[in-house]
Amino acid sequence: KERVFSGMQPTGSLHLGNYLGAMVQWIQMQETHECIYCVVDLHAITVWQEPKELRHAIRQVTAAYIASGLDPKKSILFNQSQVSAHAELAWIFNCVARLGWLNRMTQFKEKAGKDRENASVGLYAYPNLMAADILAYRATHVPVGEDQKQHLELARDIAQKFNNDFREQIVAAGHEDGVFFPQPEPVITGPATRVMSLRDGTKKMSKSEPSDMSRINLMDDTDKIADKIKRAKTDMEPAPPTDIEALKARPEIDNLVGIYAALAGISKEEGLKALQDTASEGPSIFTGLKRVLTEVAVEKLGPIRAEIVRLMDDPAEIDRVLADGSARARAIAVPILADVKDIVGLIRS
Ligand code: AQP
Repeated sequence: KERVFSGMQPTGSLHLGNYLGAMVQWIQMQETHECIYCVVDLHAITVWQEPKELRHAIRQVTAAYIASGLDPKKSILFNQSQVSAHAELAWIFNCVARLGWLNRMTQFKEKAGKDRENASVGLYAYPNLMAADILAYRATHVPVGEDQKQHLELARDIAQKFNNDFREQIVAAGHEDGVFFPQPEPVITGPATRVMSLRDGTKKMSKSEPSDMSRINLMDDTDKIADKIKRAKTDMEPAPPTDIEALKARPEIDNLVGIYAALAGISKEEGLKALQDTASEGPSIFTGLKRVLTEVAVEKLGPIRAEIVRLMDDPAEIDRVLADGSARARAIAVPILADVKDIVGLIRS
């Protein structure tokens, strides 16, 4: 049976990368699949979070889910820490995954930076918790942005090693094919699977980048969106790229065209044509592209922002959505965790 799981960290306000890279896909999948969407608060605390801001961010990400089009009646929406199966399974996976596997994770290296000795143990073990998030539901499909590919591969390795290590017990428990955990498949097919920073076309757009000018947040108002796009980095070339190949060689322009195409629901080729067609508008060859990009960004994100603001007016209602989602998530995860404990040889009463 196909089941979808994915999540976002409440480490700040969501941005266009989260929206185009993952959320658009999530919304589509809820029409065809059983979907579980999590606010991964335990992942967030792998780096320091001010408790008051964390609480606010958990509610705001939940509001952003709903405002973007996730329906708490169709999908399960909840926050990770309310379902203890995630943390319990993560511990078991800490004992399945190998140090060598985690040592290869590029996100840890990027996030820990130079001061690796001072990074939290949680940040290092993060991919094991992510594997537990997915496999606590035996989810088969995981819609994510490009940057999560390596973590998904690790989740697949953990699933496989668990199945191999406990094959005998898994078969004895009635899984004749010896497969307890499925191999979760990444679904990396959003309209823009890797949205880059507006200030540097070689870095991904990210919540934790210190410069707010590098990203468009779902909470940005019209003026802010316009200002950020206006000041987005371009290049000094005198003419627009002639074709997609030439576009690829110009990362900042490629990114702006990609964002425009994704928001407008058109192909990248059509996005490039819009740049070429407006290049004479001036004063810069990018003025026209930035104008149409601002228009479509405001048109798409304006209503989402307004809805987030409306929902945030009633935090108790958001907490109710999370409580209901958590109960439904628990109903799936608890029996799976019980089976895992039996398979591993732990006693439970
Ligand atoms: N720039 C991006 N382009 C496409 N997809 C992206 N995602 C994140 N950034 C981009 C996707 O959004 C989902 C949720 O990500 P996350 O919040 O769990 O963590 P992250 O990937 O580490 O995102 P950020 O924004 O960079 O957060 P911080 O700075 O807090 O680490 C994932 O599916 C991700 O692929």
